[in-house]
Parts: sequence; structure tokens; C-alpha cells
Amino acid sequence: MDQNELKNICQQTCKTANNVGNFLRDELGKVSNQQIETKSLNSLVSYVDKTAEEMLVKQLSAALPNSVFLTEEETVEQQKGEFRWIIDPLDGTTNFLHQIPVFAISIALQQNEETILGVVLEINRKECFSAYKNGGAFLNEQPIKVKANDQLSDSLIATGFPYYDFEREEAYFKLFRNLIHQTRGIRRLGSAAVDLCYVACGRFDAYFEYSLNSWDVAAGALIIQEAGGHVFDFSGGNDFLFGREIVAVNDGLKEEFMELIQTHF
Ligand code: 2AM
Ligand code: CA
Repeated sequence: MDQNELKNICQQTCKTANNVGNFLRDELGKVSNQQIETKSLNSLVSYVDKTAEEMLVKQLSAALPNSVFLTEEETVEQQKGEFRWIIDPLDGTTNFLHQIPVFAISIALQQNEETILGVVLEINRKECFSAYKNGGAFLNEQPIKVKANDQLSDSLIATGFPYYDFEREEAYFKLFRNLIHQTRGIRRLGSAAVDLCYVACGRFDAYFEYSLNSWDVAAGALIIQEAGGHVFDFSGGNDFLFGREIVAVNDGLKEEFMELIQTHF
């Protein structure tokens, strides 16, 4: 796919995300307890996630015929193919169900398993983050960059606390303790896709979390890379998409932050 086609698809994907975002915003506060299912420990879902996913699949299939899907709610056949969308129709479901206003739609497109496009819509702030391979990263069409900061003491860090997989909690909380002493502070927003985009646009300096899925991070990871930042697994490699651990960091703190991660994990 050439750059023009990619740019086009990126714009269409933002439009699609906006359509479905309007649906999600309209459903806020309407889901009853009886309509909430528990998929696994602390992992919630409702008709809202599923309907949003069906809407996305329909519109993205029309935008790119013959594309296939990997989606959190599996409302469509999960396939591999040249062009594959990786979708989280509602990232931050727990926030959504508790009416905490941080939740997003995360959409990535891969060509032959390489991510070539990422769109994250933070629904309540109407902030659409987007990037395509070698095309730069944008927030509502304005170019964005990671923060130019190389001082850990000036940095604001995002993370996700473990909520179902406690195997590495010892290492996690040792690092956490270290970071509260060495940085300006730590935030837990509850949406990995939003955390990643906030690193991309310089609101956060770095982010780390383990036990995430590919649909939580695929779009945000490309957006960070295109904004001049870095994404790693905890060993400093690039197995962050399916490897269930991710670190995102601006350029100036790359070495120091990765060293901290590797000291603890
Ligand atoms: P989800 O809403 O799509 O499931 C942040 O920790 C990530 O974990 C989020 O992107 C969120 O994605 C997922 N998550 C699932 N259940 C969670 C919970 N109970 N608390 C926090 N995050 C949760
Ligand atoms: Ca989700």
C-alpha cells in the first residue's frame, strides 16, 4: 500500500472511530449490572463492547475489502491475512462501566504482520491520535512528538496496576516504589491505549505494564514510534505486541528507564 492510500485509510479509520465513539458515549450510564458479564477475573464486558466491535468490523471491511480481523470480543472470525485489523472496540471497559471518563477505541492495521496504521480515539475528550508507517503521528491532525526530557526527576510515569495476573507483583511493586521516589509521580488511567498516546504527545514521559493483549497496544505502539519515542518488551527487545509486556519511553530517558525496568524484571 503506498503512502497516499495509507493516508486515505487512516482518515477513514478516524471517521469510523468517531462514528462508533458517538455510540459509546451515548451508552454511558445505560448499562445495568445484569448486562455486565465477567469474562475472567476482573475482566468485564457488556453488549456495548460487542456492538461497538460489530460496527467497527462492518465499516472497516467496507473501507478495505478482503481485510481480516483480530478483535478482543471475537464477534467476527479471527483470521490471518495480508491486511489484518487489530481492534479493541472499548479500551477501558472497567472505567466505562464505572462512569470514569477515560476510555478509547483502538484500531491498528497490519500488512503481513507489520503494523502500518494506528488510530486511538479518546472518546470523551474527542482526541483522535493517529499514525501511519513513515508518515508521522498526529492528534486531531496536528503533528505530535514525545517529550524532550532526559531527567527522570522531571518525568511523569504511567502504568497499569496488575489486576488479574499477580505472578510478577513483587518485581512490579519494587519498581513502583523506586519510581515514586525518583520521578514526579505515577498515574493509572485504566486504558493502555490512552496511556500510550499520552507518551506519544508528551503528556507522560514513560509507561509500563504487563499482561496486556495485542489489541490494547498495537495502535498506540506505532503512534509512539512515529512520534519519535520507543517501545520495548521488558528485555529491551521488540516482542511487545504478543509478548504481554510493554515499555514506552521518550527518547531522552530511553537508556535510564530501560535500565530500571531490567533491574527489576
Ligand atoms: P480493556 O478495558 O480493553 O480490557 C489497563 O490496565 C488495561 O487493562 C486496559 O487497557 C484494559 O483494557 C485492561 N483491563 C481489563 N480489565 C481491567 C481492570 N479490571 N482494571 C484495569 N484494567 C483492566
Ligand atoms: Ca476492550
